Amino acid sequence: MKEEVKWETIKTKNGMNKFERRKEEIVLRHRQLLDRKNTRIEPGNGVYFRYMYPVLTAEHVPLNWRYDFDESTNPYFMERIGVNAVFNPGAIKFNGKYCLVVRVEGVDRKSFFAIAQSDNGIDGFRFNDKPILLDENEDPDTNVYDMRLVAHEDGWVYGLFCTERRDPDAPKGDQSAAVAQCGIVRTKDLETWERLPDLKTKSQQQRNVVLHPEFVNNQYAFYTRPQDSFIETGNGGGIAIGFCEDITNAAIDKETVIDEKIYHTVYELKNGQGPAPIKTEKGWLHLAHGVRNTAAGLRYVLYLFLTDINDITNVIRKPGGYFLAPEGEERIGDVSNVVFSNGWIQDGEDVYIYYASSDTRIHVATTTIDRLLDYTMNTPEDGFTSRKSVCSILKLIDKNNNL
Ligand code: M1P
Repeated sequence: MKEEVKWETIKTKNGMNKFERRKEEIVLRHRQLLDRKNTRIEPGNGVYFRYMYPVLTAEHVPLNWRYDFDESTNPYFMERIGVNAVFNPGAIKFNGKYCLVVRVEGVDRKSFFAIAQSDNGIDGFRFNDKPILLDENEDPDTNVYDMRLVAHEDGWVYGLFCTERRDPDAPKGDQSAAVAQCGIVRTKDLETWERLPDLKTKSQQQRNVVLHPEFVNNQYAFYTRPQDSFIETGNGGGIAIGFCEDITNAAIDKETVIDEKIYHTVYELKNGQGPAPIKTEKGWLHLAHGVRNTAAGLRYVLYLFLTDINDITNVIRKPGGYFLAPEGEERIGDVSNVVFSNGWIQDGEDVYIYYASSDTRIHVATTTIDRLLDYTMNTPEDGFTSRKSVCSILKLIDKNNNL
C-alpha cells in the first residue's frame, strides 16, 4: 500500500533548507494519497464489491488543518493538530457530487464534522476548505458524532447526530459517564446549517437516531434506539420508531421497538439503524448494525431488513446473520472488530455503501438495488437454532442435487 515517492527529486534539489524539504515531501505524499485510484476487488460475494483502499483516512485531512506552514513558528514543520481517525460518515448525492459528512476525530478525542466530496463515489474524495462549525444550543455539546443525512420531502436536508455531554448525576470520581442524545441540524446547501433543539424522548440515552425521508400520517418519523446507559442498552434497546409533528421542537412521546435484540444472533447485545432506509418496490430497505459480545470485546457487523412500504413499523423480511463484517485490515483499529455504517447513496439502480472499520477509516462497497433485494428476499431467515441452520443448508443441497 506504500505510495511511490520521488525521493531523488527531493534530495537533489539545491537551495532547499530542511523546513522546505520536509514540507515538499509531506505535500507530495499527501497529493499522491488524494490522487490514488481505487480498484474494485473481484469477484466479490455477488452481493456487493469491496474496494482495495479506504476512501478516506486521517491522512486525507487537509494539511493546512494540521500543519503550521510558517517557518518562523514551525521550523521543524511538525504536525501541530493531529487527527486520530476519520469515520462514520453520513452520505448524500448533492449537486452531482457524492458528499460525505465525515466524523473527524482529533487526537484530543473530540469529534467534529467535515464534508468530503468525490465525482465518482469511490475515489478522489476531497475535504471542503474548512470543517463545519456547528452552532450550540443552550446546553453545549462536549462531543458530536455520526451524522445521518436525509433529504426529507419537506424540502430540507436534515443532519441527525449524536450529541454527548458528561452525565450531570455522575459522581466526581466518575469522569467517563456520559449522556448521549440526538442533535438536529438542517440545511439547503450543505454550507449553512441551522441548529434545531435536540430531540426529546423519554429514553435516558439516545444514539443512532435517523429521520425517515417521508411524512407518515403528516408526521415526522424517527428511528430511535432507546437505551438505559451509555454502553449497555439495559432493558431498552432495539430499533424503535417514534413520531412527532414539529421538527423545530421535536419531541417523541412513545417509542415502539420494531427490530429487537434476540439471544444468540449478531444483534443480541444491541443494534441500531444505519442510514435512512431506501424506498424500493418491495418495501423500505434498511441497513443496520448489530453488536454481540465476545471474549475479545464487542463485535459490530451490518445487516439488512425490509419494512412494509405502507407500514414502516412492520418488518416483512430479515435475512439471518450479517451482511457485512470486518475483514482483514478492517478488523484492526482504535475500536477493533467493528464495521459501522450511517451513510449510503442510491444513485439510480446503484448503491454506494459507506462504512467505517474499527472506528478508524472509511470504505465504500458498491452494489445495486436489485442485488440488495435479491439478498434480502432470498437469504434464509435466522432460525435461531443450530438445527434450523443445518436445515437451511440441507434444503439448498437438495435443490442443487435436483438440477
Ligand atoms: O465503537 C463502535 C460504535 O459504537 C457506538 O455505536 P452504538 O451506539 O451502537 O454502540 C457509536 O459510538 C459509534 O460511533 C461507534 O462506531
